[in-house]
Order: sequence, then C-alpha cells, then structure tokens
Amino acid sequence: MTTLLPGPDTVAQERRLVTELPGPRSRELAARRSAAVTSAVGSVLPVYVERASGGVVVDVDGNSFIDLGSGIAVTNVGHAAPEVVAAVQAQVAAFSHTCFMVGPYEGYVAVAEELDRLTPGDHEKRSALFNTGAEAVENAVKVARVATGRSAVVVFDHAYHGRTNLTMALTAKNMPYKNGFGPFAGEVYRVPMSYPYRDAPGTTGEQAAARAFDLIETQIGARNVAAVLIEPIQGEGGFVVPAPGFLAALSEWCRRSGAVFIADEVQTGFCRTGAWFASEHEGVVPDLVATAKGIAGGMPLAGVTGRAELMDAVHTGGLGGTYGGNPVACAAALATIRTMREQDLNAAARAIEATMLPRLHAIAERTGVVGDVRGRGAMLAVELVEPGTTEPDSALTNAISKACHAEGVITLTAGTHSNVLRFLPPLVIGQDLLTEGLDVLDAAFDAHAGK
Ligand code: PLZ
Repeated sequence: MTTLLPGPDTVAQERRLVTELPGPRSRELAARRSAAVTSAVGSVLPVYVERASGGVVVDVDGNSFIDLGSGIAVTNVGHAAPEVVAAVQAQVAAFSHTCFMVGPYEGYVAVAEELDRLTPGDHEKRSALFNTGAEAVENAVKVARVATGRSAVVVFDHAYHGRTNLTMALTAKNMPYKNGFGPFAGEVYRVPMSYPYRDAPGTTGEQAAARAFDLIETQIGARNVAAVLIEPIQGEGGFVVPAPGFLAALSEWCRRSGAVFIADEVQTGFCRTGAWFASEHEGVVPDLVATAKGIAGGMPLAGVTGRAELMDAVHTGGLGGTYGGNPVACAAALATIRTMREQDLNAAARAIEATMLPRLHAIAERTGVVGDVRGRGAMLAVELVEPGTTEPDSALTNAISKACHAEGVITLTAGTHSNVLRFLPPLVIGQDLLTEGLDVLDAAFDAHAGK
C-alpha cells in the first residue's frame, strides 16, 4: 500500500530529446484532444506528459524536459516529491473525503495552524481552506466586505487574480481572461501599479502609492473601501516588483482608512521568492493573505489566512465548499511544508536567484532586447522590448519561449503585453540542470535576437 511512485531517484534528472517534437504519441493525443476537448482551453507545450520528477517532465514519447515553470509556480518542492507522494498515498487509502463541513478532520486543522504560523505577523490569526487561488481571493474579499461593512475593492493595473466572475473583475488583462465574459462584478476599482521599469525614472514607492491614493480618495472615497488587494510581486502581469515602500504605504493607508489590506500570495508564496511569503521582503504584514499553488506540491488547495477578528466576523456557515481543504490535499500540504523546512527551500530559491540573475543580465547586455531584468528568488523574468526603446516585443518573446520548448526546456511567458519571459523552476532543481536550461535559453536568444 505504501509503494512509492517513481521519484527523483528513479527518473533521470536530465534533458533528453529522443523524437521530433511533438513525437508520434503526442501527435496522436493532440488529434484525440481536438476532437474531444474544447479549443477554449489552451496548452503551452505541444507534448503530452507521462511523468515528472524533481526538475524534469517526461513526455509520452520519452522526451525529457527541464522544467523552468513548475506548472505555474506549483511544484515548488519538485515533481513527485517523495514525502508528498507518500503522504498522499497514505491519506487516500485512509479516507479521501468527508467534507469538512460535515465530518471535520485533523489535516485541515493542522494546515490552518501552519498557515497561521507561517504567514507574516505574530498577531492572532485564523484560516479557511479552499481549492483554487481564485476561490481564495474571492473569499478574502467576502471576509473584508463583511468585516468592514463596505463594498469597494481597489486593485491594480496588470493584476491577475483568477477567472471566476469576481476575480475576472479584479484581473486587469482583457485577452484572454475577460473578453466577452462580462458583465463583471461591480464595486471594483483599478488604480496604477508601481512599475519601476515603466514609471517615470526615480518614482519612489511612496510617490507611486500617493498617485493611487489620490484616485482612491477622489473617485471612490476612503470610507467606502473594504479592501486593497495586491500581488506583492505580480505574476501573470509580468513579475512586476513594485518600488520599495509601495506595499508598506498601501498597508499603512489601509490601517488609517479602516480598509483591509489583502496580499494575493498565490503565485509568490511558499518559498518561491526566497521567503515563505513575498510580503516579508518589504516588512509588510497583510491583514489577509490568499494562498494556493505551491502550498500542496501539486494537489489543489488554497487558503485565506488573517486577523482573527476579521476572519471570525463572518457568520458561521458563511464560508466553505464541498471540497475546500480536502483531506488528501491537506496531507500533501503538510508534507510539502515539512519538505520546505527540512530542505530549506527558501535558501534554495535564493541560490537559484544567485545562479540565474547574472546569466539574465548577461543576456540583456549581449542582445539589447531586454529592457528589464527583475524578480526575487526563483521568480525571475526578463521584459523584452524593441532595441533602444521600451516598446514591448511579444513576437520575440513568443519565438524565444517556443525555441526553448523545441530544445527541451519549459519556459513560460507573462505580461499585459505578453512580452515577459518568466522563470519559475522547482526549488529542488539541480545546479547542472538549471545551468543547462540557461545554456538553452542563451542559444535561443542568440538565434532570435543575436547581434
Ligand atoms: N492569483 C496571483 O497567479 C493563478 C493562472 C493561469 P487559480 N495564476 C495562473 C491561467 O491562465 O489560468 C493565480 C495567480 C494569482 C490568483 C490566481 C488564480 O489561481 O488556482 O488558477 O484559480
């Protein structure tokens, strides 16, 4: 009953292409897919996955890819992390579902304890568990509205918060997330983000925040604001790191105005940036934190954690869901967090930054097509522009990303203008594998933007 699935020890940690891409079995699956799966759901890679382990993903034709995407910042502990696999197997054999709202169990409580401990601030906290990042964000807004008795939610340019009706409204980018899907939820107000690369040179975090406050105060009214919601480093929006002081100024404004400061740490959380949560880099203590993705090593789980008096302001039964805090997902989360502690994956993320940043800066200098290199820890990106300008170059971004895929390296793009190449390697990725991935990236830049 406790047989382990193949882990990092049994799947070679290597890049190895043995067929053309996509290979014959992937092509067969693509044909079946187009006859069975809606074209409304897209995929980045042209190949179909058979297994994954540590820092590699193996396709159905036996091609092995270096993963610099972690399934969009999810498998921070690596694919098929042994402790997570064992915990899931044990839990699924014991019981896989009762519904916490029907028959509660320890795993949910233990995950809440971990979240209450790990999220910034040593105040009294409470947590609730859900399935997806969008659900977590949406529930954080529900809590903020009940706790304040107010309705307005302030969000930022380039923000991404999900695909449900409320979170589409909270998300900035029209295509592909919102186009045609309205009408959207009301009482959502968007203000400018601090975006050091694109703001006037020298704009401080405080100045960028003042620009937002002026709009909030003139167009919404501070006393109508239930919450200010922000990703401490924007994810889908292009790994935008706000200027120092921006987040702290927002948090302070919320405190003064009686609004709830919500950090969407769905993509930044769980060691991704070299800290448990990205808010910590700015010394910011959010009132509520939304988590998902990296929390459970690939199982669907999400959380809202925050000040006890806010979380407990909601009437009993007001938050929940059939699967929220599923026992198998909770077991995976506890094993994931244990692995992160034992292997010090915050240090691993910082080591990845130390390896990658100089390489990304070298690409910027060599090619002249990179306007900005940014990010923290193992959440790094380059923003591609036409040489000598700040004009976004999405075609080049796409070409380089595809060239990496063709050579067996999984890369992702991001950005309002789709001109950001982003890197989110599993934090357990070996140094050799990472270096090889960067060599492939170098070659892709040289082939498409070489001088
Ligand atoms: N908040 C900050 O990054 C999910 C979206 C991929 P879900 N990001 C990946 C896509 O195109 O759908 C995300 C995020 C931040 C919320 C979410 C939403 O998390 O688990 O996808 O609902």
